[in-house]
Order: sequence, then C-alpha cells, then structure tokens
Amino acid sequence: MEKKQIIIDTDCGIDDAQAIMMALAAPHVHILGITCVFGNAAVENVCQNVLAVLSVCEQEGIPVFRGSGSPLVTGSCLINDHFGGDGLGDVITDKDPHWEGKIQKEHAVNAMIRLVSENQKKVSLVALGPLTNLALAVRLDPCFPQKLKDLYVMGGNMEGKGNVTLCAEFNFAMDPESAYVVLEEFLCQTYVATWEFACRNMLTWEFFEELINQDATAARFMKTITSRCSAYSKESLKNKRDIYFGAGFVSYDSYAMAACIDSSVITESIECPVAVELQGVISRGMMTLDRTKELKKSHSVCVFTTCDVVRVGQLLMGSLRQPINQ
Ligand SMILES: [Ca+2]
Repeated sequence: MEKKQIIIDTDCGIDDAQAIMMALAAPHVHILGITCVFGNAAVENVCQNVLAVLSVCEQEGIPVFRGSGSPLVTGSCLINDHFGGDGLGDVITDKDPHWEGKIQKEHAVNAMIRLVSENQKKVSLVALGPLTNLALAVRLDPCFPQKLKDLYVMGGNMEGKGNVTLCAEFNFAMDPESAYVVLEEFLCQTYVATWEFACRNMLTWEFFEELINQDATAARFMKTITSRCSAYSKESLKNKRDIYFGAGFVSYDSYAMAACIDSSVITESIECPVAVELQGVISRGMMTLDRTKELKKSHSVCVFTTCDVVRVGQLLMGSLRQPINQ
C-alpha cells in the first residue's frame, strides 16, 4: 500500500510534540518534512524541539526546516508561555549545542513548495501553528494550494470562544493576516480542528496519567516535559477552558493529526464557508462560520464538531510507545 505523504508545519509546543509522535507512530504515514514556525516559542526553540522529538523517537532522518520567526504583518510577536519559555516545559537540560547544523539550509517555505510540487495531489499538509509559512507559500507559488491533496488546520474557533483573547484562538490570534490568507486562498480540501472542537472532545486526566506512565522512552519524555507545566496541572487556577468546557486533558494539535492519519476519527462536521476577522477590536483573529451563506463565498471548508474519542485515545497511547523497535 502506498504510504500517506504528509508535511507537518509546527510551532512545536507540548501538544505539537504529541501530534508529531502520533504521525511518527503511524505505519502507513511517510513524513516528507517538518517545517517550523514561531508560536509556542521562538522559531529557534521550535527547531530544537522538533529535533528533540525526532531524537526521542529515533527518527532523525526526517528533514527539519526553519520558517517564519514572526507574523506576516503585526510587528510585535507575543510568544505565549503556555508550555514554558522554550515550548517544551523548560525542563530539558541536555540541549543539543549542534542543533543548527541539523536544520536544513533550505527555508521552510521553499521546502514546502518543492516537496508538494514534486508530489502533486499526494501530500496532506498538517498545520499546527500560526499559518505564516502557508501564507508565504501561496504568495511565492499561487498554485501551491491546488497542488496539495488536502490541508488540516488546528486553529480558529467555531463558537466565538477565544483562548488567548476574548474571541480568538492562539494560532489565529498570533497571525490573523496569515490565517485570513490561508482560509481565503487555499481552495484545496480543507479540514479545520478548532479550539472549541478539541475542548468538546477532551479526554480525562485519568487517561492522561495512564498515557504518560507507559513504559517507553517517548512516554517518559512526555512525562518530563509536562511535569512542571501548569497547562498539565489539575491543581492550577481555573483557565478559560475549564470555565467553558469543564476539566479534562486536551492535546489540541493531536486532533488535527488524528483526523489526517485516520479519517474515521471524525464522526461529525460542518461543511460551510468560513472567514477570519481582521478589523475587530475584540474579535480580531476570530474565525466565523458562514452557515447561512451570507458572504456568498464559493469555497467551503470542513469544520470538525465531534470525533471518536476512544480512537483518539488509542492513537495517543500508541504514539508514546516509541521508539517503535525498542
Ligand atoms: Ca501548535
């Protein structure tokens, strides 16, 4: 069977690490490359985090590319410390001093265009961070979206509930213009795993304990990077997620990856046009669903609403049992 070809665009925080491991564990998936973007940490940290994940899973042969270090337009880039300053919980002490030599010389956006052009209509692009690299790709090559098989985006919202601002989700809020460009101009089959979708399909903290306490190198790595991170602490102050959706464990990026790896994961979705607000004082970066077709847009995307949580749990469990030949 021909393997499913994917490119992962990531701002590698803890949930990205989990999602990348999920792709690495999938026997029918071939990762053509991993492209890095700022977001959960500065892009230099993101590159190091991706290399660390590949090292833990003994998959260092996968090329890693450095991409955008700042958003398309907005000058100041507020790096969120949700997963610590380095994006992986600020607990890794044995950082690789030679990491830069392990990053490909080619820029992430050029690599993305080249890899997709060489494998037209075969590549699924899974975007787990701010969409800056993708927006730049369509500017450099306007045909880039139509060369993709499909696009999976973790980001945006479907109920107007924001996590970093009142109405906007982190990845879209970090670079609203790029989110706008991607959702306006990527006319390929597009799937969106919003923040509220992930929260509404959360797992339990009991599941999380079982997940990270598995006897494998990747599980021990995940246990370490989540050990001092307030985002993984049940005792931390109630955050927006708890208030809106109740308590539980949500590995945001893993939902988009799970849907790409196994389409049966998604059990319900909404097919409709979407738009990203750029002007709003309160709602800048918010994604809106145009279910009544008021915007007269011809292109619709698939917005996930419910998934098979048991199956997601199985994929998460398997992803931490790495390296595979251990
Ligand atoms: Ca991410």
